[in-house]
Amino acid sequence: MTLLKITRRTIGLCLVPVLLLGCGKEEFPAVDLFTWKAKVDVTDKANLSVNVESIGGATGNEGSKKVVDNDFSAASKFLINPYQADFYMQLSFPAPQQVASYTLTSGNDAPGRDPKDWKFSGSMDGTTWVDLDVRTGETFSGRNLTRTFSFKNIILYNHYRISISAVGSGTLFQLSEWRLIEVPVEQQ
Ligand SMILES: [Ca+2]
Repeated sequence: MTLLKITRRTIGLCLVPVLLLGCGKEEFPAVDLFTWKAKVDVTDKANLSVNVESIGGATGNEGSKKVVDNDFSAASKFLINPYQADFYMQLSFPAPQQVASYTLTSGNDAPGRDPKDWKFSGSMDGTTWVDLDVRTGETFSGRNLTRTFSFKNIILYNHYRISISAVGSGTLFQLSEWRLIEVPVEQQ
């Protein structure tokens, strides 16, 4: 009986301010749980192409396939020698994707080989490109370190490209992993 009284009283005390003031201010936009979509790593749906390949070829020990194999370890990196300032990597999808985030994972050694300046672009046809994210003077504070870069993008593109116009120093480029993330509008 005592417990029942306490419960009733507690409920009553809680209801009074709610009835007088409403349910309180809503600090976050309402989320429709039936339409809410999670961020999704879509990299595996795409085909990778690069304009500069590793000396050993795409499937070689340090070939381009290593940059999208979902292996972030020291044993799996893409390396080109020499690096070229017009170097790019491209992921092309069979169906358009709303990418609004990507990750870059540094290689296992030599920070000078890390990407420093780049632009991330989207394209419908692989010919005309729209810059979605431009970075300059970036650094990676550790080896095999994953950094995430996000931006707003409401367009679904068939192709995404990262054009790396400068590395930290020296004449080589390396990267352990590059992943693309589909981000619904309500999460951007
Ligand atoms: Ca890898």
